[in-house]
This record gives sequence, structure tokens and C-alpha cells, in this order.
Amino acid sequence: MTTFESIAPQLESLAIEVPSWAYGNSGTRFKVFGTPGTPRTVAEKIADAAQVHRYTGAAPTVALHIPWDVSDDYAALRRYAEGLGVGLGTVNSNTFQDDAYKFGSLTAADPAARRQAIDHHLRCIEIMDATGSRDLKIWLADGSNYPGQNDLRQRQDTLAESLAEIYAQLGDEQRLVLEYKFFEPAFYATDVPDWGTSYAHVAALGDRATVCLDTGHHAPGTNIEFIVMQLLRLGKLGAFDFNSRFYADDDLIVGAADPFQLFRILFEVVRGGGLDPEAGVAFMLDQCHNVEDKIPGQIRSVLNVQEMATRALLVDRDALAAAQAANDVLGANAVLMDAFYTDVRPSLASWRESRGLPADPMAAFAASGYLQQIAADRVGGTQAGWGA
Ligand code: LRH
Ligand code: MN
Ligand code: MN
Repeated sequence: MTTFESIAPQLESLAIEVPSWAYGNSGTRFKVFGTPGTPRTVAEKIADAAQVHRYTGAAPTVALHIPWDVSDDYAALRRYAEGLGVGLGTVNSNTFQDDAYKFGSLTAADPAARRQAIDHHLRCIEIMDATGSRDLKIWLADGSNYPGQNDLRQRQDTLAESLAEIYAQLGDEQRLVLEYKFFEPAFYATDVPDWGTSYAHVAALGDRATVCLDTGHHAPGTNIEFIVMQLLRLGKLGAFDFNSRFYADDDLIVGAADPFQLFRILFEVVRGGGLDPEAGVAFMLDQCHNVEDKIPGQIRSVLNVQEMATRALLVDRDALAAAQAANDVLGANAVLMDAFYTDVRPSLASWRESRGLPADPMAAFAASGYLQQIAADRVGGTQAGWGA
């Protein structure tokens, strides 16, 4: 039997990065419902993100999206974040909202569009130098809607050339993570649709290029934990974008739609050594909160990952290996399910208290009055939205 005490040290190193865009008004292509107190600036987004770390102790960095998070002094922004107790994390590039990229960005046949997209990434690397960020995350909206619209092969070759130019500019401690998504906004062919395509590109680039797995970016029914296992086995799982989905790329709170899937994913992370900081797997959230309050939405998400990682760590690996070796199908399954059904919340509550954190971060944040405070303080100006 694996005890909570024996696995607790591994929980201490589990850091979950929160996305700056989760604090803005966002969520769907239909009505975006505003929330009082929504940040108007990058600084206010970081202040909100710092609350998540303050109450959970598990969310020490904030990811930026460029150009949604514009600053004329990123070094000063870094100092400001550090003053609030958090660091600036992954820099996400954005080549999906400019007219120039109508027919593609890093894959574009048009040299001017491609140049603009590469230069945007080089600017992102400059920002990373100032913020101290390790990872440049690239997700491309590039693709086509109609068969015959694009030369599929040309776009892979062009993408490889573009990525090589960007990769060459990374510092020794910096990494490139390439995110895939099977559809949307392109509905016929997406240029980086699956982990295999991402893997082919990052393998060609070198050791500091890895794959980002967004849990909402697969066809229904995909066995995501299998992909996790394979990428860890290949040494190419660089990052997660955690969220959950019922239908498409819903960007709901991680673990909300299918907690068992989150458990299975995190068990493969544990099995593959992915919780070891040396493995270099970044655990990020990529979510939008449309109807729920944003800061508690992020706290809930961090706690969901922490709770499910705990259950995954509690799997009795020796008993599992013995049952698997004996081809004891039901016995092996029972070992896994025993851990999944373990209620770890009381153990985590006392563990948090022993580390000077609130036993119930959701309740502690609600009682703090922060939401009422920002609603009163942040009057005027334009609230940040998905994309601003
Ligand atoms: C694309 C995506 C990608 C973007 C984010 C806003 O669907 O998952 O990670 O950066 O959404
Ligand atoms: Mn994502
Ligand atoms: Mn997405």
C-alpha cells in the first residue's frame, strides 16, 4: 500500500502555471459575459494570478500571450510579478488574429506573411530574455477549409524552415514547445493537427524542442494517456495545456468534464517520470471562464490537478506490476481503481495546513473579500478580454 505521507514530498514540486488570459472576459464565440473587477491591464491580470498562488501555494508562474499582454518594459513587469510572489512563465506566440495571416503564418506560401510571423516569434524570444521565461509555446491556426485550397506538403516544408529559424535564436536555457490541435479554426486540414506532426517537427529541431499536449485538442474518444506515455517514452513531452471538454475545444475547468481521464493522464505522467522536475514537463492551464468567477475557477483547476496527481501517486505500483505480470486483468484494474476512488481531500487539507496554507483554498479566497475589492477598485478603463 502506498501512503499519503510517502508521496507528499513529490507533491511539493508540482507547480501549475496559470494563463494570463483566464482572468479576462472570455469563453465563447457568442456572448462574452463581463465580470465586475475584470483586469484592465497585464499588471491586473498578474495580480489576480498571484491570488491563486497565495491560496494554493501551487501556482508560482503566469503564462503570457503576446500581443495580448503588451508591456513597454517586460523586465519591470517581471519585477512587479516577483514582488507579488509569482514569476512570469511561458510566452505564447500569437499569429492568429492579424489580417496578414489569413492564409497562414509560419506555413504561409506568401513570403511577406511568413516573414512577419517569424519576426513575431523572434520578438517573443526577446521578451523571454527580459521575463526570464524558459518556454516559447507555438500554436498555429494555420490550415485550410477546402480540399485543394493549399499544397499540404509545401506547408510542412515551409513550417520546418520557419521553425528552424526561430529555434536557432533560442538561448541555451530556452525551449520551443509546439502545440497541436486537430481542427479549428481550419476545418479541413490543420497544419499541426496531431502529436505525430508536432513530434516530427520538434525531433528535427533538436533537444530543446518538445511537444505541448493540450487536453482539449483531440477527437472525441482519443486515448490521451497513450499519447502522454509515448511522448514521455520519447523524451518529447514538454508541456501540458490542461482544460476539459465535452464536445470540442471547450476550455472548461480541468477535471470538470472527465475526472477519470485526468487521473489516467496523470497516472501515465507518474509512471513515465514526468513529475520529476528533471523531466522538464510544464503543467499549464489553458482555460476560459465564461460564466463562473475567474480567480476561483483557476483555484479550482489547480486543486483538481493537485488532487488527481495525488491519487495517481497513490497507485500501488508494486501491486500493479505483480498483477500485470500475472495477467491478472481484474486485479490490475482494481489496483488502479482503488487509487482513483481514494478521497485524498482530508489528507491534502492537513498537508496544506502543515505548510502554512489554508486547508480549503476555495473557502479562504471567498472569505478574503478580494473579488469585492477589485469590483470596487477597477472601475473605468476597458476590461481585458480574450485577445486584449
Ligand atoms: C488554441 C489554444 C492555444 C492558444 C490558446 C488561447 O486553441 O489552445 O494554446 O494559445 O488556445
Ligand atoms: Mn492550448
Ligand atoms: Mn485550445
